[in-house]
Amino acid sequence: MLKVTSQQHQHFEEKGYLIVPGLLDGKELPYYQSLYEDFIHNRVDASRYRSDLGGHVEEKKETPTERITQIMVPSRVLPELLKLSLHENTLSIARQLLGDDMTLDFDMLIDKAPYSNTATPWHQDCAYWIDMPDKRAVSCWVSLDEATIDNGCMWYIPGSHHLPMRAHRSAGKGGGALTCDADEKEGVAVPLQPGDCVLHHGGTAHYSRGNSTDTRRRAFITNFRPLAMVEYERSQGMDHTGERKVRS
Ligand SMILES: O=C(O)CCC(=O)C(=O)O
Repeated sequence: MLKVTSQQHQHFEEKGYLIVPGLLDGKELPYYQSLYEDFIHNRVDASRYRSDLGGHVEEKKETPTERITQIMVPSRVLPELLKLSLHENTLSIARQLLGDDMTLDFDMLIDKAPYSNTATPWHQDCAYWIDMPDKRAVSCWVSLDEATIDNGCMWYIPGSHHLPMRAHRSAGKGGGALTCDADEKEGVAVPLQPGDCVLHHGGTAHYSRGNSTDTRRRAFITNFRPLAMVEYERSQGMDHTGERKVRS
């Protein structure tokens, strides 16, 4: 299992993000790429958890139906994923960075198809969540392709997780995407090789450009937070499936 060094720990704590190269090895990567295609092409049925994260953009006839394909909670559809390397390795890193009580809150797939040209707007993940007394949270973004600036690698604003949360508003037309004021000049781009991972804190502002290339940009993402906070969320009807079920 990957050992987090004290320098990596310090980088995550100070900057709010951390690159972990080679999270998936040469044998594991093709397994996840192939599984991803099963989800995207509905050979694994996750239709109830599927939506267009790019729904905030004005409809244009010539654009594909989904601009940014988002499939929530793939491990709920295929629970065996929980025992495989991507989930096990990212859980181990999350625990080393933020404590042994970290547990999986949710996972998701975010796919930017070639020429889909749709940015993920600047946001902080915590803007999507209910307010929680314990704000420890980490998202692990595992790249299944080479992620470049032009196909939509992640950008982060270093240290933004230490500041008060920025004001968020709806990102635009339809869809549930939120955004905040931020600019690439404040941020750093994080290009990755296939199988690399970048982690970010729940308060770190981030964004990605649209995919303007002929290459795929597939990300498999796991999110972890303290078990007590996951239980708190569930008691409030929040399960990250895309539905909000408030208890009566
Ligand atoms: O993949 C993307 O473009 C956005 C991912 C994201 O916002 C996240 O993992 O929190």
